[in-house]
Amino acid sequence: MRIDIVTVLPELLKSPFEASILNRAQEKGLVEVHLHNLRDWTTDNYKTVDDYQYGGGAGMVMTPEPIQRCFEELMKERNYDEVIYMTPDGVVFNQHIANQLSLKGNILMLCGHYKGVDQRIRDKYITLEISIGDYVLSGGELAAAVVSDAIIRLLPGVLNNETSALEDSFQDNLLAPPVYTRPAEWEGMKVPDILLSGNFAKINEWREEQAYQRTKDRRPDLLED
Ligand code: 6GU
Repeated sequence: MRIDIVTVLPELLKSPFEASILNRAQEKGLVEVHLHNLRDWTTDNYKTVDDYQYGGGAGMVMTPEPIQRCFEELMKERNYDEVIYMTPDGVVFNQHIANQLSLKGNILMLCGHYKGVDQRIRDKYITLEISIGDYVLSGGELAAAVVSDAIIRLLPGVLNNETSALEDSFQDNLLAPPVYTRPAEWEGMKVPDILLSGNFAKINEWREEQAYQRTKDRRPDLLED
């Protein structure tokens, strides 16, 4: 898989991809992540990427030409399976979308800034618009890092068996059950006996029950469909 991210703040996105699992996935050759500074495709001395909005109103709009030049250059090199615009008015990201995207070959992401991008860029190039939740970030970069992380950890070979993605919260629309490690008693609190029993059928049953109970208490909306 290859992910290209177009941004006015590449430095904000660098470190998430240079640490831990995301770095290891790249070193193993399982994914390539390329950051592109939108200002590299400007033509004026001020490297302008935004302009006032037609019709008036506060806030600047990302101007189409630098994005077009950047996109066209990238698209000359390869076909993109999805061109994603990161924006608070996109569809709300979830595990299902992460699963779908993890099956793609080449993904191009555009990080929104200011009041967002000129609508015509969305009309011409964008195939998917994603938000990571109902709150506003100062730009799409952190959201792009979140979405990339959720996708990359699903790629075959990125996680080892101990951290298998199949047992994640949400993978079956349930929250994960509680987990314990040594010591068996801590601060007067004991690990549930069942987990020490060695009866794996019973342990699995207990975990499923706990996952269901937790979901019912905390996220009943997940049980609705
Ligand atoms: Cl993708 N961008 C911004 N700026 N804010 C957000 C978001 C994205 N998702 C949730 N809030």
